[in-house]
Amino acid sequence: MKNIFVFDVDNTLTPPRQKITDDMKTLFKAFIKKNKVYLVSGSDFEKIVWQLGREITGDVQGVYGCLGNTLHIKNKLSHLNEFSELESLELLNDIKKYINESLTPVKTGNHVEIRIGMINISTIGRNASIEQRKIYSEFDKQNSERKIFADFLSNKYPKLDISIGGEISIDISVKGHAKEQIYNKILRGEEDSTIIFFGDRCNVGGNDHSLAKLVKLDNGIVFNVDSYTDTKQILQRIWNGDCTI
Ligand code: M1P
Repeated sequence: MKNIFVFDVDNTLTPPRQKITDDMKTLFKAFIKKNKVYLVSGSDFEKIVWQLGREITGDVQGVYGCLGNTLHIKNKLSHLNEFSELESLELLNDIKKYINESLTPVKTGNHVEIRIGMINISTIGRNASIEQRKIYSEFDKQNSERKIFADFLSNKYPKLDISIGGEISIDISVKGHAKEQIYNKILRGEEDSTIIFFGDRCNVGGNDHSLAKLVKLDNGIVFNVDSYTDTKQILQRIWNGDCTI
């Protein structure tokens, strides 16, 4: 059995919204030279490159961005998906209302990001600083703002997949076209391989959940990490041979 490693990026390989740390970069660069590795993120390719650097994004087997709706191989776009369902006026009006009526402590602008095959929305806005993100995260924990709106959208739009990806936002994609879509693509021609997936949002409602579920169903291995430091420790153990997979 061969292993194929798949990693979420934000908070799994890097601190949230930040660049990979030097020690993690050294370890990960060595790891991808010896192992088959794919990356998958809700973010777009440009942000993934900003976080990890072009050496890593070019050396892995493939980088799935926008929840798997884009694929870059050796830093070149190889595939993309687009969906008209995400252009619904009713959906955009619901999103606008959610943002206007939100009681978030601060609004920083850039609240709706239309990406390839998905939309990312945030009441505090994507211009939030690291400090403002923490404030929103606390507000969201106490008020479940994102969960309440995600549940509302899931009930109203059953053809859409709504998930809570990072610290401040919600990801919206078409059902079947979130992270789980990469599973069969990665295994094509390698059906005898085992997938080992690292993500920080593998629980129900998180944007790693759909992929984690498929991996577990197929006897793969899922590491639901709390932060990139967890990932680092596990990789170090695999690297040192202290942990066999
Ligand atoms: O990769 C995880 C998430 O990262 C960002 O989330 P947030 O800004 O809420 O921390 C977004 O790019 C989101 O789409 C993505 O899923």
